[in-house]
Amino acid sequence: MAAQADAAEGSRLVVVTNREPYLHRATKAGHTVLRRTPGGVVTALDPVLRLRGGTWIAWGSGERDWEEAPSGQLGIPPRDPEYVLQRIRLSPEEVEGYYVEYANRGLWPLCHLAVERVRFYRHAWTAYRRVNRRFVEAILNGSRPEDTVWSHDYHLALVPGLLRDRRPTQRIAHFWHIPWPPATLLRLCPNRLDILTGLLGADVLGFQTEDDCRRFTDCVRQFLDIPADDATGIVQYQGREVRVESFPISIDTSLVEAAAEAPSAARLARAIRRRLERNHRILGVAVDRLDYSKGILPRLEALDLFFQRHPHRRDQVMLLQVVAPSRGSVPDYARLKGEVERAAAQVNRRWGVEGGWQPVVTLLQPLDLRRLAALYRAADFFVVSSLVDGMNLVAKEFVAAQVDGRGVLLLSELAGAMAELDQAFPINPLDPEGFADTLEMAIRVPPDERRARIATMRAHLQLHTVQEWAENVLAAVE
Ligand code: GDG
Repeated sequence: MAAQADAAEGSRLVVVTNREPYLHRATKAGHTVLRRTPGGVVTALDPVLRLRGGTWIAWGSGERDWEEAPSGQLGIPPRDPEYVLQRIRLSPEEVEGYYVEYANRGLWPLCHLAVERVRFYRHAWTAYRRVNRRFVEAILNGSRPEDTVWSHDYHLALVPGLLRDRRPTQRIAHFWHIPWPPATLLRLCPNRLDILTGLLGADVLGFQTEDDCRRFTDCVRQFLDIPADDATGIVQYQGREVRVESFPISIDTSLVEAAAEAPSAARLARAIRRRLERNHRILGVAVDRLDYSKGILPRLEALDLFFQRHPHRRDQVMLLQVVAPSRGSVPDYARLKGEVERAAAQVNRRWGVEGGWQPVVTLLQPLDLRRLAALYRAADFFVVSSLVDGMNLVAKEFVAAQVDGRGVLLLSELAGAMAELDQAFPINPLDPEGFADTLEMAIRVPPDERRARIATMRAHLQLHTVQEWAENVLAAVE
């Protein structure tokens, strides 16, 4: 409570996201539990708000949320609250239009260059605008003009502008977690002017990489015809200066290191290694949300080609892929599950032994950090094959968990993390032959070089943590 008491004196922090950090749901036995939600944003911001205190405003999407806290308000953690969670209740129609249709069938595929998946429906835009307005009402009710408001991502692009209209002096930061698209693609969005001006309501507009910043300022010049200076990142808009800047998000490095070093993770990693070493096998690991942007199918295609090109690896290399189900209400995502299962089964039919050795094992379930850390630690190689990715925190977690310095990282050139993890082996997920050959090369890297590469990247992550990321954004806006 100390953080909250301190914060009550001056300016408080108000974090605004679509996904709530904690939801109430029912267990199989029918009990209600409060669960932390997986995903990059929560992993990053929960520790920040716990440290500083304040309020987190988000859509209350848990099946038991409204039974457990009918007012929508909840202390986190409930027994000894460090911050307040203010949930917003959305109707099924609002969820469908704002979340499923506009955010996840419109903006997400647009920003991830998946043009043919993009659809912008008029009714979805109406719902998106209404829900963004409802978030702003919640901010106005739950904060004061002197507080700092930090809104997030593509679900809430209109929040900074709508809030600026009501509170001209409020300090507002907005962070865009996913890639910003090139102007040729943004042109496909019928609401691009509202999206751009909505974001320009912020004082600080953060992106993952310099490239994202430049693509954004380019769109501002092209579509709004207003000055935007690439060298300083300053956009002049309605008599204010908006600062467009890259703040590469990171992880809670010491938390991941501690998880990998914990006795239970060490035991699990050792048990996995013993079984592998007995059979002279090489373990590859991949961890993704079930999302087409993560390149799960292209990865399986590359693995198939790898076995064709390097047949002696047939009984040696296995890939354990953890795929956490996600956005099941969006049709493209619901289909993907079956596609991944079929593609994995095909690789196993071709390169495995019926009833015996299977080169691909797919775990279609989320894993907690303890188990993830054990897998990261046990891996000989780790693959991130995103077609395009804002940052990719999983790649950073893998590196931080390499307490034995054993693993090599194969990282998509199209993931934001590539700008920092320069000792990874770059792959192009759409060049299966190149991908397969890089895998063979990475497997052959001798232990000394593996340790050296990991040490360089771990040192970077020990310096650049999620705490530092949040401090940088807040220092820029406050
Ligand atoms: C978006 C952008 C950007 C926990 N269990 C599982 C699991 N987790 C945690 C991971 C990691 C997080 O979820 C996933 O973060 P990513 O960055 O990899 O991916 P997105 O969810 O797509 O996040 C991304 C991020 O926002 C932050 O700005 O980096 O580019 O797309 O912390 O530990 N993850 C998976 N399976 C689990 O079982 N995949």
